[in-house]
Amino acid sequence: MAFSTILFQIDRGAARLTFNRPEHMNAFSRQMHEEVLEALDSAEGGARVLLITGSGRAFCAGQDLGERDMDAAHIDLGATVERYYNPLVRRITSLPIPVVCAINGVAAGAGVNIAMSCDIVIARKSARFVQAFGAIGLIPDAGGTWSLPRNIGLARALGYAMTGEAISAPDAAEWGLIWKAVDDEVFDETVEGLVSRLALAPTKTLALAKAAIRESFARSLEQQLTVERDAQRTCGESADYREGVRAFKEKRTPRFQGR
Ligand code: LHQ
Repeated sequence: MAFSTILFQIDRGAARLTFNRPEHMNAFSRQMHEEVLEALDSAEGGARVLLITGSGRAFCAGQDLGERDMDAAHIDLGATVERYYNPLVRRITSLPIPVVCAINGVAAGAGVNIAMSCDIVIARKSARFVQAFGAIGLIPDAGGTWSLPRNIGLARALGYAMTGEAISAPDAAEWGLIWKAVDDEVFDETVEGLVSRLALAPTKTLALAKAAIRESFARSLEQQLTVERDAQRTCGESADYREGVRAFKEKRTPRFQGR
């Protein structure tokens, strides 16, 4: 498919997906949903890291509010959530490669919560995050009611979701909503450095770590220790483990193959 709402390319192991509807603050239209899901399929097959970012002054303003007919006799938002947002969140959180989210500008509504479904979220210090749902009579979706209390705690999750107050990127980092906020001037190079590093990382190991950490919420410590044992056994059988230890002993940079 030729994409019209996103930019997508894979280069040297790194897939880069850019929401590209800047005149609509990169809000999700149906077309953009379809294109993003297709790009994620390509990334899984052909890349060792995925970067998601936005073009222009927004990262993503959530659902495109211009697309829906407010005079329609029946509006089924559950169908939209089921058809698009839920599969997107499931897909990102289960992708067996690291997903880096670079927040280049304002994120609102599902834009915030989709970012939270990514593995490493890094933002320009000038960016801001808005749980815009309440202002239009909705609840946080795209996994927000699940990830918010886990990332920032109950008190902040409730206050943030119910007031709809914007939070700055530095506050988002301090709260644990995102991993890091960096100065605008070094944002692009910081993101590029991170993505390039991850494209050369032991990918299979990162996928096991991602799954183990993400799925830990549903397990007891005892169950999790068993998961770690089994995953570590798999790591120990990998080519990258041998390469990592050999490189350490030989005092050189490892050349990981991602397997
Ligand atoms: C937009 C949007 C937008 C279209 C700005 N759509 N054009 C899931 C399931 C099913 C259905 C419902 O939703 C969901 C999930 C959701 O995401 S619901 C939440 C939807 N998102 C919002 O409510 C956010 C609405 N936008 C805003 O609050 C502000 O625009 C933000 C905070 C993003 C940016 O504020 P400003 O920097 O002051 O920019 P602005 O408001 O002037 O917007 C710039 C333009 O972008 C403007 O168009 P215009 O032609 O006047 O320049 C906006 O209309 C357009 N835009 N968000 N979601």
